[in-house]
Amino acid sequence: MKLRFSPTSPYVRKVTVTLIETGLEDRVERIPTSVWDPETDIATVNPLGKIPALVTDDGQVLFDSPVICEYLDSLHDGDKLFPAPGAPRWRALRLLALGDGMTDAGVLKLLESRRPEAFQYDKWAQRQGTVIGRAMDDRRRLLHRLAGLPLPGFGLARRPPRPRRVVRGLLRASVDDGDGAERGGVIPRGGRFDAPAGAREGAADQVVFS
Ligand SMILES: N[C@@H](CCC(=O)N[C@@H](CS)C(=O)NCC(=O)O)C(=O)O
Repeated sequence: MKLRFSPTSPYVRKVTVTLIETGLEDRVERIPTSVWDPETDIATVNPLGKIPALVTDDGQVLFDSPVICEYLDSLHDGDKLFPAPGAPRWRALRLLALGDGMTDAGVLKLLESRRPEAFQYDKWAQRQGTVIGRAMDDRRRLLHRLAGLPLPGFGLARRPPRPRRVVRGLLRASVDDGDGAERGGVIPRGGRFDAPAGAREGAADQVVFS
């Protein structure tokens, strides 16, 4: 398989995480592609002119990133990132759409800032920022619900982003117990995480399509 990619694309990074999680990294040849270069040939591969685009071993070209990720998920025998139809699937797809929507908003905001100043529209950039904020809150609420953490007192305080860990099918959560020390654990699907007494903020790293 050949992946048209750029290391700066968040959509490509999502595909890269999927490759790692599915153990398929070695099966893909990465072809650096600069979509903003006027000379780029990407439109000969993907008519939308976007990356990521995956050329499969049988010559099919797949795009957008959710399609590529689901295709990759079909190629391995391990735990599936995309559950079969049913409640877990709709929950997973909703999370996927939330992440994609946040990414879209982030990219729109970035592109707006790259226009010549006279063409920039602040309200549009602010709108995207608001979308990202709302989506972050939604994600945070969802993670707390999955972790069984009580909402009041949790997730209200903002803290700087911390390094994220992706754990397939699992939710990793941690709490600051008030004196800077952190306690946490990996929660199996449907499991609970009991916050230590005195904990003042909950934070969860990432749920991957589980
Ligand atoms: N919905 C698409 C978005 C892909 C996308 O917008 N990629 C950007 C790079 S981060 C791109 O190729 N942009 C080129 C363009 O919009 O012309 C996906 O999930 O793959």
